[in-house]
Amino acid sequence: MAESNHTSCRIVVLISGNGSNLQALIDAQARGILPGTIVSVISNRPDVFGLERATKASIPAITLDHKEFDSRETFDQALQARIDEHQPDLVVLAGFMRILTPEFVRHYHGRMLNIHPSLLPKYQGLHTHRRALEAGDQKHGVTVHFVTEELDGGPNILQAEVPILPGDTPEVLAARVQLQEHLIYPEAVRWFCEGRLVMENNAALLDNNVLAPSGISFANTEA
Ligand code: NHR
Ligand code: GAR
Repeated sequence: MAESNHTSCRIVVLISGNGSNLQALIDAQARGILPGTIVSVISNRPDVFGLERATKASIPAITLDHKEFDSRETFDQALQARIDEHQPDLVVLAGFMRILTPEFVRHYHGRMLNIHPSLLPKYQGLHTHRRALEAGDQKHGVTVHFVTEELDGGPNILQAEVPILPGDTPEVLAARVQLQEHLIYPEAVRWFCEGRLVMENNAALLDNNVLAPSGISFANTEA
């Protein structure tokens, strides 16, 4: 995103479900704190609530059902075509649940973000809340990172920690984490749209400073 061209940052959001992170971005845009426009929402699952959220905000939204494709490659090729119709500056994975092929990831090199519900590099992949509880961890959290070919392995941008409390279930813990997701994701997207956040040599840079491996990290010691 060119620094001189803030307001034209075009964002495509990929979802698979509820879309609460999409909602946080929609709300940030509505409040005028996102110097960009969500130009399209694409879900790989039909009839999810996130699609309704998009429609309610007058954002064009479609389903591209991965089950209608015979391979990951053909699905990703179709997905890329639908995304590129909108000429996005940024692709945002917001609870998107399909692993993406290397070709797809390379095409959006340096312009695709993901939010992952763990303190990466801990707990890449699925069922992160359950795994953190089973490991007896005392803290957990969420990470925004650039997407690279390595699943949940791209450079971290922002991380928010939450405590794990006695009696937590995966559901209770997920809700505590999601509260933080909705704070940090719009912030990272804002930085990107302002031209302040870039990926270079597999590192995240903010205002030309290489970020620490954890990314910028917030501790939340209160529940
Ligand atoms: N693709 C690449 N190449 N790199 C990343 O970092 C990616 C990615 C695709 C998605 C999100 C990620 C997460 O935040 C993400 C990051 C889905 C799975 C998964 O196993 C894993 C990680 C993530 C998303 N998906 C199953 C699959 O076979 C399907 C699971 C389902 O449909 O419920 O694709 O955690
Ligand atoms: C979020 O908690 C996100 O971190 C997680 O799914 C949820 C989606 O919620 N993402 C993953 O687990 C990716 N594998 P939302 O649809 O309400 O934004």
